[in-house]
Formats: sequence, structure tokens, C-alpha cells
Amino acid sequence: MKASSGALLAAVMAIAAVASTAVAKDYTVGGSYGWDTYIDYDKWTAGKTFIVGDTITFKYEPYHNVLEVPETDYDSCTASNPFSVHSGGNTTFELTDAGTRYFICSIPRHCLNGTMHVKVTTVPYSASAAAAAAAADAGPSAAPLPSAPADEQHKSMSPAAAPSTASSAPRYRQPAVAVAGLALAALVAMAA
Ligand SMILES: *[C@@H]1O[C@H](CO)[C@@H](O)[C@H](O)[C@H]1NC(C)=O
Ligand SMILES: *[C@@H]1O[C@H](CO)[C@@H](O)[C@H](O)[C@H]1NC(C)=O
Ligand SMILES: [Cu+2]
Repeated sequence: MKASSGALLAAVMAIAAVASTAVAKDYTVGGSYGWDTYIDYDKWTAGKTFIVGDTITFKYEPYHNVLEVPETDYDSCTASNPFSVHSGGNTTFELTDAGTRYFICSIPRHCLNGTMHVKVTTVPYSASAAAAAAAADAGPSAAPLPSAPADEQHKSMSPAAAPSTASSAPRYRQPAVAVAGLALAALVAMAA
């Protein structure tokens, strides 16, 4: 091949690099502790950078639920005018817009006295946001999340039984691979 093959390769690699930094992440709320009573979700969100296009997944026992609520209802643990109500143990929200969203469990006392309330602030995609998200990802796992005396913690989710890293959320790598593959195919077609 000619000199252009080097430029072609460089272009493909540049596109692949951009695509991989833009890959959306799925965060399991509470990490390995999931969505449960007596987990401190402010500690869980601390230091994380949620970017438009990311998803958050609530994993919980079927006796819990997830309500998306207005900010004032989040502050007061009020479950009477939710934006949406979810159950079943596996609920994913796509963070489609920048801003803050508020989630609670409506089972009596789980929000007010059991800490089942979490707010997630999403920022637009930018290189610095992506770098911050990647840095948080690569950093040491956060401080332990449980917030109550050991005897009040939920038995089936005791910290001793849970894996210690909070960074085991699944990643959706397919979009970047697909974009890079399409770009490669297009450039090869153009060069042919
Ligand atoms: C949760 O739901 C997602 C799709 O929304 C699915 O891919 C995943 O396998 C489910 N996980 C469990 C544990 O059911
Ligand atoms: C539940 O939380 C509320 C508000 O923080 C508090 O006033 C109340 O005493 C708590 N009740 C129990 C049983 O902990
Ligand atoms: Cu609950």
C-alpha cells in the first residue's frame, strides 16, 4: 500500500479513541450493597461523575421499590406524587439529561429511617467529565457505605458477605466497538 495507509490507520485509531472515551457506563446504585436500608447513598455518589447517556441500575429485594420523585418529596421522603414507580428488583434509569434526579423507596420508614433515598446529578459529556469519571473508576474503592449500627443492618446484605469493591458495575462496551467498526468499514471503503 501507499503512504495513505498510515494516515488511514491514524484516522481509525483517532476515531476509536474518541468512541471509547464516550462509552456510557452503567452504575449499580450502592455498588455491591445494592438498594437497601442503612446504606449511605451520599457516600456512594460522592466522587462519581455521572454523564449524560450513563445508566443507573437499582438492584433490590422484591419487598423494596424505586420511586422517582420531585426534590421536595425526596427531602421529606414523601411517596404520594412520584414521577414513576418501579418494582421487581432490577430497575434501570437512563440519565438522558443533565440535572439532578431523586429516588426513594416508599416502604414505610425505609426512606426516612433507613436511608433509602439517593440523588444523582448528571453532567453533560465533556473531556474533563469523562476524565473525572475514569479517574473515579480507577481509584481506590470508597469508604464503607453502611451507615447504621451493625445490629440494624439488613441481614442478607451484611458488609462481610458483600464483595469489597464498589466498581464491579457492568460496562456497555458494545457501542464503542460498533462505532469504531463502522468507522473502519467506511474508511476502508473510501480507500478502496
Ligand atoms: C436486569 O435487567 C437487565 C435489562 O434491563 C438485564 O439485562 C439483566 O440481565 C437483568 N438482571 C437480572 C439480575 O435480572
Ligand atoms: C425516623 O426519622 C425521623 C426523621 O429523621 C426521626 O424524627 C424519627 O425519630 C426516626 N424514627 C426512628 C424510629 O428512628
Ligand atoms: Cu425499601
